[in-house]
Amino acid sequence: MMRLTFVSTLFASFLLAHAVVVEPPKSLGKLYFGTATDNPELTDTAYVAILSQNTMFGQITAANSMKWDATEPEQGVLTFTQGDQIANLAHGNGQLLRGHNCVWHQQLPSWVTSGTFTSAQLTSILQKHCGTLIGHYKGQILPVVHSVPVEPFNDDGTFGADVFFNVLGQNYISITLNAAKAADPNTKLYINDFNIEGSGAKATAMMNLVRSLKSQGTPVDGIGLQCHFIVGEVPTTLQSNMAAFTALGVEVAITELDVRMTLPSTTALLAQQERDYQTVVTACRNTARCVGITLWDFTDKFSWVPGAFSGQGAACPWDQNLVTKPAFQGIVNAL
Ligand code: 9MR
Repeated sequence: MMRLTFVSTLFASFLLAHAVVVEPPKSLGKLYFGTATDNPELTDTAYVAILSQNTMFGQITAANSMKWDATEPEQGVLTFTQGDQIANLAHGNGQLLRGHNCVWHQQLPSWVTSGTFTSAQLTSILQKHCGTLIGHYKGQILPVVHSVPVEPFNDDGTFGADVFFNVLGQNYISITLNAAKAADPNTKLYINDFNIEGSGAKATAMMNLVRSLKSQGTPVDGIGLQCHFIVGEVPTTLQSNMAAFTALGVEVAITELDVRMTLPSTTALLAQQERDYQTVVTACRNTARCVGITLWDFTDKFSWVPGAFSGQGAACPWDQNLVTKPAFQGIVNAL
């Protein structure tokens, strides 16, 4: 069961973040509670001090530096310097590493998006990219888990028309998964998307895809639920939907959790956000094959939200000054 070690102190909010052990219950099959991070953030020593506590974060994910534009900016020239910085940090801290990602329609180099390829050429490009990436991180001391591919669907459950789908149809998914498995038979392969957290057309499409992949013998180990939520709008079907996913014979993970609000934040919004974080973490806790939870960075200082949604933010459990918010307590309550 989870350990909670409280240190009595006058500096409660500061030390709360440093004294509480956020360790999900291993007896319930939980492997980690973790966070995304990004290379430019690693010069912030106060941030890195929190990030590196493996009693707080048992896992980290590179938010950007293992993506295609970072790892193969020029065709055939694979570079892992930035990704390795995150991997080495995880290993040094004794944290699990979750890979992110092999194939996504965003953050692609222009040679991919503007190239004209035959099916055979694009198949070979995908195999080389994912095979080399996953092969590079194979057999390290701690397990590596990869999200392959990310966001294959539109919100209505149809496949997104990106360069891969346009040339290869949905076969690009099995091509990628097979290449990933060949490169590292022991890594866990996930398909990762947003707006599949509650039941609906997109969640159904994900289930149909996983069913069809499994029936063809294509390796797929898990479904990643991103969980980029809005305060007060966590889907009521989250837990039952996770159960429906795991009933297909795969595990699930919460891969990119944050809960944004329209700024400025208020006491009421922060209280609702605490309940929302607690609801999400509880859903994973209660789902037998939900193996872990990853925050999409832990602090508002480095959240992607304000840059993507004008007027919104305050989505993380730690504030701009690296102090925990009520949302952090929601996580602790749930675990
Ligand atoms: O956090 C990432 C941010 O720094 C990038 O600018 C952005 C580019 O789209 O990608 C963010 O991460 C995304 C993740 O890779 C996939 N799911 C959605 C995340 C938020 O956009």
